[in-house]
Amino acid sequence: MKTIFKSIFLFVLSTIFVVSCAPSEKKGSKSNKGALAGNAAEKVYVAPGEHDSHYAFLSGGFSGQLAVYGLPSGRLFKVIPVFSQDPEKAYGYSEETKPMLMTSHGFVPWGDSHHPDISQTKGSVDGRWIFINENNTPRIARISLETFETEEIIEIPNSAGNHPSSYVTENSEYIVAGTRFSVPFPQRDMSINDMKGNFKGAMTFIKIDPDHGHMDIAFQLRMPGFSYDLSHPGRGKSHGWFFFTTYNTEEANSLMEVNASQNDKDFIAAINWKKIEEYVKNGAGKKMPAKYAHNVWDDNKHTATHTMKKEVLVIDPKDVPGAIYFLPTAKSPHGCDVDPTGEYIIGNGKLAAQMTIHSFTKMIKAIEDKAFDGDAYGIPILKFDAVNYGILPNPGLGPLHTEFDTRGNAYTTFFISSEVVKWNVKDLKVLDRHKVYYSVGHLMIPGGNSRTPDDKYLVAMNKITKDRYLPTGPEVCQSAQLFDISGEKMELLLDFPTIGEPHYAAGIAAEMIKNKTKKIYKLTENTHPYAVKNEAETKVVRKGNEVHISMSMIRSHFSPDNIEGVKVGDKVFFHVTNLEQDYDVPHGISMIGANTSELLIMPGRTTTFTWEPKEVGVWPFYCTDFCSALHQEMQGYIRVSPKGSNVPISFTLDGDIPGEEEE
Ligand code: K7E
Ligand code: CUA
Repeated sequence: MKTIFKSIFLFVLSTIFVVSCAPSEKKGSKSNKGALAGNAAEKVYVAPGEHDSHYAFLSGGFSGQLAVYGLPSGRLFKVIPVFSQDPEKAYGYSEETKPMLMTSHGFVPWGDSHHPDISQTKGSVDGRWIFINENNTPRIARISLETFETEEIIEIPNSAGNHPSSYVTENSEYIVAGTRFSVPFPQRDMSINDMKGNFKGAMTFIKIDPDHGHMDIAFQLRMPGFSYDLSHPGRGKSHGWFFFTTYNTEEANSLMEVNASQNDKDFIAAINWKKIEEYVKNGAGKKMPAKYAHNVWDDNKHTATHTMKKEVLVIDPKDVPGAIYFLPTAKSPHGCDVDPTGEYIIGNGKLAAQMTIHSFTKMIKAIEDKAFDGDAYGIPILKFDAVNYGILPNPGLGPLHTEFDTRGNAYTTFFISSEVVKWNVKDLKVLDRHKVYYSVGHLMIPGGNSRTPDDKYLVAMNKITKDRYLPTGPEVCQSAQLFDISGEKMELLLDFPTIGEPHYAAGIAAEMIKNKTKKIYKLTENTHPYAVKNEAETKVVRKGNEVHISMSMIRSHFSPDNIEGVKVGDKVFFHVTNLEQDYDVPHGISMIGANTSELLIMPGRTTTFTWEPKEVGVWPFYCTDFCSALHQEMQGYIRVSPKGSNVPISFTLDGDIPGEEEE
């Protein structure tokens, strides 16, 4: 009886839905909000236990991190620490991860991350690695999509404000970095007023090792002292080229909001990196001294190493004739985007309120015809009409970034008019527009920076949130909005909060990643110098005033769990191995008085923290992750005696010394 009633009720409900929805949809009026909201809810609903269809990696911006979400649910799965210390993961706190945050300026505890980009094979995202740039202390990081951990960070010398970064070419040959602030190159003491003509803009091409993903600076172009804002690789027919927007071609050094907006046109710099590669093979460029960090994580040693590199290959544009051109583009463009065919290069003219669309085919012809309009510091400026495919006039206010679908459409964000505009690239016709809440920056279509966008969803990342969520004091979360773009009209499905400020994101189908993610670290492959493979190997060794504890953890105890002989003034190293070999069984460890309050250790991994006891007494440590029914029993004690005491080192588990035969 109950079920019959229920199904009648549902039937009535769905009838109301159809009736109320149909007429208003035709009119496109606002009154159908409730009905549409119901429809949208269905489209983003991922039932308990079900998986999302896509991963989305959203930049953390000023948090220096990278956040992993599911689409279409908008659920947050993980925050991957990259350029910032993260207490949740102990990243930048454990002894093993501290080297990851070393730079030429010393240890930098947090950064400003901007543009994630997934590695590609044959023009499609391949789900091997994701890269992200740091803006403030110029760096690029590579994150493994097996472990979802940062594996490598390379610093970019001679650069300042690493913004047009970290975009990947279509076979992950290179990843680029550019300088947003031109600076003396190399750095030196000089008057700021002498900037013009004397500052330079470093544009850096970093080679990616195809097997391991390791990054190494191949060459650095010493470009004129403009500001380089954003970039994208050519693809398909324009593979081999890279495009960068520039602003401040005025080379102003003060009150930039006025002085860097004088020229009617700035440029897109087109760089033929394949040609430069050839020049380099033939000996072009000159090795210059430089100081930059290269930090690499070793998954078997469970440890990062930090090295300082000492030189970089620098190329002056005059050394590579025919490889670099400037394309005049409407005033102070921000985004620089290339469509999936590689034919259209789009400058998003944030001040001009227009989109400049250049044609790659025309550009090549213009180069052949030498259709130049003078030069800038020796770099030929191509004639605007000779390269321009067209202008999309006044599609909105403040165009910032563009992504693409596979059907010839572009989607551009408009910061000032707070909307996403869909337009056909070939026809230069606006097809649809949708309000966003509010002031959108980047947008992301999974695979949107590739030849093969996966064009069901679009995520708009908004800068201003105001009233969209429950207020949380003066600082509110920033907001992303999910659209369904599979139909003619964009449909807003979902708002979800983000961490930090999501400058750009990268997305990929879940199947590309989910079946190959790592579940555990194999104990047999653990080569950490203080790893223990079983409890019998656990021990405590004194070396002068250093005490090294090789400790193990397994459900539900530490070995050893009673330690004596530690003295005030000692430096105690806890090298802790999680002996578990099951998925999702981490243990944590926390020691009262330690500056590193807590470590979470994955199965098979060894991690280290230090403790300098200041007071005599008997001090407990405990497991911080609720690992079993006896989690609360997972604890131990350390006796701390006064400086100069002669209590010998001893360590036991249930009264026995680990590894010694019981009598
Ligand atoms: Cu437009 Cu850093 Cu890509 Cu932010 S940047 S929006
Ligand atoms: Cu181990 Cu809780």
